[in-house]
Amino acid sequence: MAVETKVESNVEVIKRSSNFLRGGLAQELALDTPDVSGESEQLLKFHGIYSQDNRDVRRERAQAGVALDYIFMTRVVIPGGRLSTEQWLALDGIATSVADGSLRLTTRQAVQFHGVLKGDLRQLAQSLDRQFLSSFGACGDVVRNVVTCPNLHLESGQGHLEGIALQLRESFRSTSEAHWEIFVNGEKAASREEIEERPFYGETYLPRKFKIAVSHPSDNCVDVFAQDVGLIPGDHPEAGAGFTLVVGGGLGRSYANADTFARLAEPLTFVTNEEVEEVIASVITTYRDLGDRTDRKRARMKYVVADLGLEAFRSEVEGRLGRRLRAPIPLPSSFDADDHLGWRPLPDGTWQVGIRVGAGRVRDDEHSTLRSALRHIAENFAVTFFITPQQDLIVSGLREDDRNAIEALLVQHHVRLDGELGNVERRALACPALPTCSQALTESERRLPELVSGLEGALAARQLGRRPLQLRMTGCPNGCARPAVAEIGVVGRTKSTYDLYLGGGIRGDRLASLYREKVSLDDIPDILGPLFDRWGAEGESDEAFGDFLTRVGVA
Ligand code: SRM
Ligand code: SF4
Repeated sequence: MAVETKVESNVEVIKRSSNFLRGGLAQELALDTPDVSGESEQLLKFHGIYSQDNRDVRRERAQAGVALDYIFMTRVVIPGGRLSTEQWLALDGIATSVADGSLRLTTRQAVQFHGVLKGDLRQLAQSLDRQFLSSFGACGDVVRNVVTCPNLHLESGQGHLEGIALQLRESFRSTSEAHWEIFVNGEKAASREEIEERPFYGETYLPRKFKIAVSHPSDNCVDVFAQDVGLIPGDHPEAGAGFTLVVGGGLGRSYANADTFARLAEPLTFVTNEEVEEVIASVITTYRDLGDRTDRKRARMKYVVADLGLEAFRSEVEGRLGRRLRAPIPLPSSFDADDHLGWRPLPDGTWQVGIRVGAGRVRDDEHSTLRSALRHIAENFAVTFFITPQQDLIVSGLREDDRNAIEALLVQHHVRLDGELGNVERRALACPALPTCSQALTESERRLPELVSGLEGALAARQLGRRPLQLRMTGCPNGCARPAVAEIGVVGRTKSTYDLYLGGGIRGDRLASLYREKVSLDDIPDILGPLFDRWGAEGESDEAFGDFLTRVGVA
């Protein structure tokens, strides 16, 4: 019988021959062309940059025989989503100077700039560098932006957790000088001492992206079970304060590969604060060595955990660590997910206000001048901004005396306050999809408002308008807005249809299941109508939709 030999993927070859992520990037950026080669496209991802084209004009340009409208997306790493007002103002400036006039807050607390021209990529990187920000490592086969619940700094006795995202980002970032040389300041780099790349990356880095999130002890707004590694703060009866470490989550799937699936992370161990970095490093090297480098669709760590089984995976990690892992403690029973919206008092006597940002898009348009309002706040108040994993924004550190002024400012800019939001709208997420995402099969962000109002209308017609409902929508099954764990997940299937998933929940600890395939967006409120009727008639008064559907066996 012939033995199948697996060949490493092309991206592995590109990484290995790139001299630690340099390749021909510097030379190609200097060329007066609007796009880059396929090889540079792969390397650019490690620098936080995606080569895209404006898909709204793709067809007409092809028909006219002209080149695609090449644009780039730059994603900025923002550990824990925390930004100073100076940083916010710099990002706001970039949106005007080299991007499409918007800042796009992501589901991992980062900021994306869309519509950047190749010739402006360096200027953008330099503007970030001046604010101690960077896009390096926001994408690519490395540890990505570390996500934390923006509530962590509120927890008394857990104050040190606020820095965890920064600490992990620092420990697991690539130390290649490539980004600095190519995008920020080549001359200075030439005179700097060459720093060696991290041994756990080596010259081929990880098989694929690697995601870490830190939840609040009782708030899973980060979707900790959707991560390669999730940390849930807790107290071990003997070891003391630390984290339950969960491994092997991930939500992306591919229609073309039946062997791909969404998976929730499972508890592996309990680590103390002192052990957390060392254990994650062993998980990362396990993944580095055992992850699939032949098929990028199956290269995520969740497949290593699923294929080996948790116990064998644990043994692999222990082998690298040189000691046994402690057993995990039970997960918190009160796990919920805060939307972080509205006014909240802080322990130091100041206030924070969480502002809803529809699909994370901060801009000025006919509905509101949100971007101007935030610029005004950053210019005039001594505050800190936190991007939430729900694509929203918290303005934190406001004095009691400032509250009226802030409210008036938001009203003046037509930014709707917490109490004015619809109950579907306030938790709804959507990925960017068209026109920028190369993987999009359908619209998402641009059609979210109509789906939200359709669902809110269907609920209101049944006197269920006050019941919260969690909707998440994506333009393809990669699952960037995490629909696989939502109460209602709407996932692009063909050019004009979506698959409908039901039964996830606010706690993020349950996968939704497929309810209907290939439905049109317009039909979704009617398809869900009978289920809303049952929820109203048979559900407990405080029973969430996803919990109800699971209890009665619909999902
Ligand atoms: Fe994502 C690829 C946008 C969070 C799973 N994601 C993409 C790309 C870069 C498309 C591409 O490869 O060409 C999208 C950019 C489109 C654009 O025009 O902006 C994109 N992903 C996003 C963001 C901006 C969605 C959002 O609405 O905020 C999020 C950016 C996060 C960040 O700041 O780092 C984003 N992506 C996620 C999440 C959610 C999360 O991490 O909590 C997931 C599911 C969790 C997971 O990783 O399993 C996710 N994105 C993917 C995948 C599927 C990976 C897989 O395992 O197969 C892809 C495709 C890929 O990597 O090839 C992808
Ligand atoms: Fe693009 Fe798909 Fe992610 Fe949406 S879910 S941003 S369509 S890759």
